[in-house]
Amino acid sequence: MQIGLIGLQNSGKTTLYNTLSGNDGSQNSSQTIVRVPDKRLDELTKLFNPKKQVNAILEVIDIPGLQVSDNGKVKITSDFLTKVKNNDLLLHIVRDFTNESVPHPEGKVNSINDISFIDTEFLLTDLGFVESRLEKLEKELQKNKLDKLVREKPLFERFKEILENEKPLRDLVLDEAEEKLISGYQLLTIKPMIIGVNFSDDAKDEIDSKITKIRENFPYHSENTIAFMAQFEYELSQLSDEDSSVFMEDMGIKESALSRILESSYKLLGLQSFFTVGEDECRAWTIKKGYTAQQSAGVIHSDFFNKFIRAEVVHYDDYMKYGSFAKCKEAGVWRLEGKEYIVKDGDILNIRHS
Ligand SMILES: Nc1nc2c(ncn2[C@@H]2O[C@H](COP(=O)(O)OP(=O)(O)O)[C@@H](O)[C@H]2O)c(=O)[nH]1
Ligand SMILES: [Mg+2]
Repeated sequence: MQIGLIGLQNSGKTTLYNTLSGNDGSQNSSQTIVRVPDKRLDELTKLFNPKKQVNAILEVIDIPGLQVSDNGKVKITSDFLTKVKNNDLLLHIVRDFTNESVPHPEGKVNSINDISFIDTEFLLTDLGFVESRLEKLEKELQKNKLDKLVREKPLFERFKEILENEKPLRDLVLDEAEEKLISGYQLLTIKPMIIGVNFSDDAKDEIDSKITKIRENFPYHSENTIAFMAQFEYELSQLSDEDSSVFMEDMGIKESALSRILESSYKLLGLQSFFTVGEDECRAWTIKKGYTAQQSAGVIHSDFFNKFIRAEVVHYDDYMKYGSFAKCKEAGVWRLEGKEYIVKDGDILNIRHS
């Protein structure tokens, strides 16, 4: 999974990026791989004592370049569009911290304004693109009724209607063929988005009420709005794990920004984990909810998909309860499942293949 950090200048993108990447700010990187922390995987590793533990990974990209120009609009460059395109999800970092020495591109800190500002600019950019695409399509279709173009037209007409009603495209449910049809286009509002509000540590007591207010203002972001304190967490990331947990407890922070981001990303994208275990490695895999045993096997290796016979399945909770595969068999919680079995979050799988 790849997440792109976007937002106005000085909202805290690079601060969060450095926190997630463990960068102390001295390196000028903008793309990093983060191990997804996983308590269940840690427990499995303790039991199986494998040569290595392989966590799921998250790629994070710091995408700069949403600059407000003199006319009060955001300049959306083609470089920005290209960088956005490859992400599964955008995390819009919105500033809510006050810091006299850090200027705000719009003059004052107002997270609600900033969210609607970026939403509007994205919407207008998409609308402009969709309108010009429709014009081109009409011209092309007069010359040549290519199947691809014939199918594109009603889709873009639907896009236009949604955008004209000031709604983002991301809530539209597309089938696989439609997804494919538009996969080459750089549409902004079609990307799943999380709003990450960046607070000062001295504003801790206001977080809940402010987040509630933001959710009320933006019902369509409501479930996907999270809060964190980028600067504070950045400082923690420079400390030892022990010291950092002491400070987190003092501040009453139960979850790190990373785990909040992961939790809401998995939920938003409908993702879940399964595990494989053994002497060589214990590993977490990320799949879509609803994946069958065969599809999940394909995530491990395409051969496992093609030559799938059966999956041996025990749920993590059962394994923890009984302590071994033999005991799980005795208890009847170890099963052989066919290719249509729908994998559950926390299943431990062993794929039998030819
Ligand atoms: N007080 C405070 N300052 C912050 C916070 N997050 C970022 N900053 C500061 O704001 C400035 C801009 O942050 P940066 O992460 O570079 O913003 P970017 O332009 O979105 O990448 C830096 O000087 C940060 O130290 C925060 O949560 N609280
Ligand atoms: Mg930056």
